[in-house]
Amino acid sequence: MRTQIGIVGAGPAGMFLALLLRSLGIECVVIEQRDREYVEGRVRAGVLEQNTVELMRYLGVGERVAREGLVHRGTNLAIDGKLFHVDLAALTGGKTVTVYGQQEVMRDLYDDASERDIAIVWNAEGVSLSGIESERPTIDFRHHDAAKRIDCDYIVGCDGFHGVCRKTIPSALLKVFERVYAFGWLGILAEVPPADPELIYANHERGFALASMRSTMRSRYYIQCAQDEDPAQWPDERFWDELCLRLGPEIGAKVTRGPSFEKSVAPLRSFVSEPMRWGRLFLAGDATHIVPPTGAKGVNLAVADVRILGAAFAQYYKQGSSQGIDNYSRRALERVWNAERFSWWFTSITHRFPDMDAFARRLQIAELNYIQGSRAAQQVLAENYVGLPLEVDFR
Ligand code: RFL
Ligand code: PHB
Repeated sequence: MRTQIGIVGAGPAGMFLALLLRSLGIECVVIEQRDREYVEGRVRAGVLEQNTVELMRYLGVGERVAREGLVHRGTNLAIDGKLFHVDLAALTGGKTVTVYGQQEVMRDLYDDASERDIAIVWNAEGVSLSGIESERPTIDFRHHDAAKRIDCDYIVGCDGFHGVCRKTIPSALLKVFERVYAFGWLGILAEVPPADPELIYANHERGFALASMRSTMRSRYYIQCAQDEDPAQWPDERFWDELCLRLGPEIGAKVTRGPSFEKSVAPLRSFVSEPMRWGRLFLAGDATHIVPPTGAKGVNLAVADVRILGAAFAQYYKQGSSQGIDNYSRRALERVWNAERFSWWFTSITHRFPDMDAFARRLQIAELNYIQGSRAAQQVLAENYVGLPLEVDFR
């Protein structure tokens, strides 16, 4: 089999890219190791930048997010139970974020892909890449016990942090930057109305807590926990008690308790591998960078990579210029490092660190108080949170 772009991984990066290439008239095939139910079932991101929602609209998959997504014009920070509001829209010339679960995004992308006959190979086993430095790179895998090969012009590794594509690049050619945090997030989903119409990022002596949601009837809450925390040690009542303590009495009183139907621990990590290209292999999304979830940047960053890469392929196939392709890694990495910095900073001012002494805690409180009192500081937070502008040209 032969195609122009072979995409490994049918997560957000792979599927946004597949739909974008299709809209640009460029052929592609997506190779995924799991099945659709599994990928769609993973509870992950909840907050989309306007950039991401606009791409969904551009691709013709923006109808449900426009109807069901919750547009948030602001967000909240809390220090030891005292809440303050950050008016994102007023601080950024009207920009907003949209609460719409990654599971819903994936459903929209898969439905559209199947309507448009975009080829997705599910349950592909033993994916491997070869010929990356040649003119004809190939993807090999097993499907229903038969060996398959796809010849491509280019391959894009959208296979997440644990995928094979990044590992194909000789380690001597990669620079890796990493910070693993000594804690994780224990998250639950419950069919209860959210405590507040907007999100609350809470710094508390006992650790970070986040009040988020999926809809006006479904809440998503997180508490900072040990990296190896066992969710089984957290029966619902224990979780709700700890959450309410960290949100403080005023907000805690607005929390509606109910049975959780999802409970899991996510580790926190900052990670970048450079460059994002080797020969005819490009990397996008979590395959090449991870941010801690505090800034809600993961999916949005994957989508930004895809926009830059999609425009580069359009330039290559429509105008015969490889300039965009050659600039992809440099251009994408600029944005990646901005998001890394923001996500690291937001994590550092909201979480309890194991080695934190009284001085470090006072500095955190001083920084949060400063943000509360300074429009300039709020503006810095807001413009990063809603997503920095990214101009790309798909012609
Ligand atoms: P994914 O989603 O990991 O998809 C990779 C796909 O590749 C497949 N794959 C392979 N396929 C073939 N062969 C192989 N050898 C393969 N190896 C892997 C996998 O099965 C999978 O289908 O990466 P992608 O597409 O780059 O997307 C990244 C995002 O999923 C991730 O950044 C976000 O979920 C991060 N994130 C958040 N991002 C936001 O923008 N806003 C948020 O509010 C937000 N909250 C979160 C988050 C991530 C979380 N967790 C659980 C890590 C909250 C949490 C708790
Ligand atoms: C979520 O709702 O899952 C969520 C929201 C905001 C974040 C991270 C995760 O910063």
